[in-house]
Amino acid sequence: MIEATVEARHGHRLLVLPDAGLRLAAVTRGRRNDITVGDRVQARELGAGQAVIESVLPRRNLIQRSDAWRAKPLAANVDQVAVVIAPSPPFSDDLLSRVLIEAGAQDVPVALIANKADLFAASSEIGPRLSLYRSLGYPVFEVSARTEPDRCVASLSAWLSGRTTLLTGQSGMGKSTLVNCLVPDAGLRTQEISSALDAGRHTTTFTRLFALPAPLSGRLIDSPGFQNFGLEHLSGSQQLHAMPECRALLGQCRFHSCSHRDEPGCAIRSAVQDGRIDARRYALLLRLYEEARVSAPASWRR
Ligand SMILES: Nc1nc2c(ncn2[C@@H]2O[C@H](COP(=O)(O)OP(=O)(O)OP(=O)(O)O)[C@@H](O)[C@H]2O)c(=O)[nH]1
Ligand SMILES: [Mg+2]
Repeated sequence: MIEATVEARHGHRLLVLPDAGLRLAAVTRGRRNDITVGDRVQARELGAGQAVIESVLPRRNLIQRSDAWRAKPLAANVDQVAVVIAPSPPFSDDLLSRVLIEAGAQDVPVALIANKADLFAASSEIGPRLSLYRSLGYPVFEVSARTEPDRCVASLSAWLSGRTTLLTGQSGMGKSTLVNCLVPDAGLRTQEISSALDAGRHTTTFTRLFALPAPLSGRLIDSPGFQNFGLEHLSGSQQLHAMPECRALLGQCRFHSCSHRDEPGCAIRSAVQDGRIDARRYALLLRLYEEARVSAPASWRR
């Protein structure tokens, strides 16, 4: 039996990197859906570069999104998450905040990589949008992975080195372009969003872990863009805890069971009224409550 790290997963086929030895193609024993990139596994070598995964070692953390029916693991055992956003195609504050909440709920540090800075001048509203997240305490790196790759590497190196970082975000933000400039031999095909009729798009279809090359150390995980990011696997109080501007107000509402909607003496709503909580974040909080109320079976709640 060997121990290995899951490098990639595509359906039921996985790539694992043994602690000693060469990469192996692996399958799971039984059709396990929960094994994800970054997982540490015990596997049995079958010869000819093949292995079967027998068990998953305990995880430090698991970043996932969910819907009413199931959780979708994004990566396990990460040190930090980078949400990649860009002015074009436009990023969604709703989706960005959902990733920030998931990372916060799992106690994983998270930063924003605002890519395509070469396009910021054409987008007057990106500055104020980034300010909101800076004011909440999230580091924001402004980079141009395609047009200024050397400066991009220079500004991200110290933050990335020595750590395992999950790159996540909507499609077309430039995650794979970032990996290509940080890991020159990654050779990832990036999507050509300008091409007519979307022909020849190279949107990423599976998650993959790369070692950062010397003099850096650490690892970078490229992942497919998402269009929705449910948080049904988190309870309402886990979600509030993971919102920095709400955390300090927990327990300050007049009613213990306050839904922060229309009860008198709600500390969250009074913070919205006097501007301590941004109206967009409050609207998201209400949406999350509604999603949990409508769809989440009780078994989701931890
Ligand atoms: N102007 C500009 N375009 C960029 C920059 N970085 C990436 N792009 C372009 O943005 C498009 C999408 O890049 P990808 O790296 O494929 O985006 P992705 O986030 O990996 O997308 P998915 O794999 O679908 O999730 C490509 O056409 C890139 O060339 C940048 O710094 N400036
Ligand atoms: Mg990609």
